[in-house]
Amino acid sequence: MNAKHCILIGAPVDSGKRRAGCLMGPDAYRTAGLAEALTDLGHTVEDLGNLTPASHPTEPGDTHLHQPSKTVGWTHRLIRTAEETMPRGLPIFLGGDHALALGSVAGVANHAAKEERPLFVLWLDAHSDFHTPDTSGSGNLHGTPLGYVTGRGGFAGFPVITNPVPQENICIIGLRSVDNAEREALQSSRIRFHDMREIDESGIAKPLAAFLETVAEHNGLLHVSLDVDFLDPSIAPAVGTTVPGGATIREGHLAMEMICDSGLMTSLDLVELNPFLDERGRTAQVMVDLAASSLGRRVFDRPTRSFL
Ligand code: 5AB
Ligand code: MN
Ligand code: MN
Ligand code: MN
Repeated sequence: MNAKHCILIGAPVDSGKRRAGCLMGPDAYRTAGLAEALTDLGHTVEDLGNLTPASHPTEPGDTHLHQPSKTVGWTHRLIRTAEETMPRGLPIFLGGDHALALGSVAGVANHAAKEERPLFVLWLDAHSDFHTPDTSGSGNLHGTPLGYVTGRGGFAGFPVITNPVPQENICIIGLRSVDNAEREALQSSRIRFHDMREIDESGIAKPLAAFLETVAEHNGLLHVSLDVDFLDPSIAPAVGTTVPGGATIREGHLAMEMICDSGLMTSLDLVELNPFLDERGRTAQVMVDLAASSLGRRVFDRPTRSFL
């Protein structure tokens, strides 16, 4: 594939849910050798280090939401960072929990609008993350990014969405835990979604190929948001929201290899890694390997590096 300029953006967002630990994600990806893996594939890599949220008021006491103010601060910071990095490379947002995608996707959407190209979003996740603050039972904002970027209401205090992502430009793959309110909203939306039963029955290649074809037909930009819990917890245990029955290692790599072959990906989130829950770094390593697959690594040319 063509060499890219990969811009690593540490986004240690930990405000999107109650269980702490995702703040260690960016450094776990660095420790697992993300930059080296991308450099070995011929890409150039720039690491912006770890961001901090924009200044924000103290948390309100009168809401069911967990840390909405801090999440607003992160959203401002990440929108700005996405807008700044998109014109000069391929931003890779190193989470951090999935609340980071409120900002990464909204910022990428602003860039796409500027370029007058449509934005498409591939959401690899056990969950649909289509809540609004009003429908969220948990009050955890990592369950709301697709609601936010499609322009659903109820996000008081958050930056106004100027370029909503059209529902028909979104494809979710991996679903196996969807709340009732989300299910109803999803089923009456134009979002494409494929649950694990469908993947079991017909494989992951078919729906993904169809989506990538649509992106290509429309000369779209493609943002990929990879939630650790897309994968089965037996291969990716370091996540707070484990749901059995997820994608296998091969399904994950096949998806990433197809994304690579399409040449369409213009930005990437790696989210929800909680290194506090990992086993000897293996989930961080799986995520780094998947990112490398999306950017050109193949089994037959996997670098045989020695750390001895
Ligand atoms: B993740 C749940 N739907 O709203 C909620 O990990 C889980 O970013 C959300 O996909 C999971 O709290 C958010 C029950
Ligand atoms: Mn998610
Ligand atoms: Mn999830
Ligand atoms: Mn999660």
